[in-house]
Amino acid sequence: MKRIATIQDFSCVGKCSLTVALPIISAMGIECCGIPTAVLSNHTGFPCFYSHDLTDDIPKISEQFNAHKITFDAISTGYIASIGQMALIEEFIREFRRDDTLIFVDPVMGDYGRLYSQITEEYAEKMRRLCAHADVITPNLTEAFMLLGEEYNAHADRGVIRSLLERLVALGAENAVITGVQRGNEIVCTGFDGEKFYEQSNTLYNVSCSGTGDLFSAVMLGAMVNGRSFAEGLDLAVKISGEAARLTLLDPDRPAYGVNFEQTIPYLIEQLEKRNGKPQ
Ligand code: PXL
Repeated sequence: MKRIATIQDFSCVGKCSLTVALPIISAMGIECCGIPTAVLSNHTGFPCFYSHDLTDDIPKISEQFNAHKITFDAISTGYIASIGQMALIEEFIREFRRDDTLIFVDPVMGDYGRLYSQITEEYAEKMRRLCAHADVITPNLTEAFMLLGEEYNAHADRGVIRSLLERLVALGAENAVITGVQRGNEIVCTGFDGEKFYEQSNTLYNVSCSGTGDLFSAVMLGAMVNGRSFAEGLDLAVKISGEAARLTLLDPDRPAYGVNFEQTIPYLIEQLEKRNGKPQ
C-alpha cells in the first residue's frame, strides 16, 4: 500500500486540514500518516479558538520515523501553525524525500483576498521557500498573489492566471494549480506543468466554507500517488470539490462547520471505480 505523510493542523471542529485529508486519502486506498502542526479547538475562521502549537514535537516524531525506517511515497503540507515550523518541515522533507517521493505543498494562507488569522508577510516569505521544494503547489488566487508579493485582484482573467502560474513555477515548483477562481457562474482551476496549461471548471455554488481547498488538495494528491497524471489529478479534484460544494449548500447545518466531504465520499468512490474499474 502507498503511504503519505501529511503535515497540517488537527482542528477538532470546523472540517479542514487533517480531519479532511485522513478520511479522503484513506478512501482512496492509501495509508495516511497525519503529522499535526497544532491542535485547535476549532479552525481560525471562528470568532475565537484555542490552539496548541506542536512545533517541538515535529523533530521528535521524525526521529522515531527514522528509527523505524519508515518511508513515504509522498509528503504533503497544509496549514502550518507557526513560522518556526517552516524550517522543521523543510528538514523533514530533506530527510524523507527519496527520488520518487512526491512533494505536495498547499500554501494555506488565506482566501477571498484576506489572510487567515496569524498569517503575516514573513510567513508568506517562508512559504515561498517551501514551495520551491515542491513537485506540486495548489494555491488559491489569494495565496498565488501573496506568494508572488503582489496585490490581490479578484477579477483575474485567463491571461492573468496564466501569467501568475508561469511566475509561480519560476519560484521553483515543478507544477502549480491556481484553485477556485470565479468566472461568471463557474469556478475554474488552472494547472501548469511548465509547458502546458490545463483548465477545469465546475458550476459555482454560492457557498463559502472551510476545508474546500484542503479537500481539493487531498484528492489531487491521492490521485497522483495512485499513479494518475497531474492533469488527471486536477480533473478528479475539481469534480470532487464541486460535488462537495453542492452537497454543503444542501446541508441545513451551518457551513461554518466546514465542507460536506463526508457525503461526497460515495461519489469519490464512484469516480475512482469509473477510472480504475471496480476492485475484484
Ligand atoms: O482550510 C484552511 C484552514 C486550515 N486550518 C486551519 C484554518 C484554516 C482556514 O481558516 O483556520 C486551522
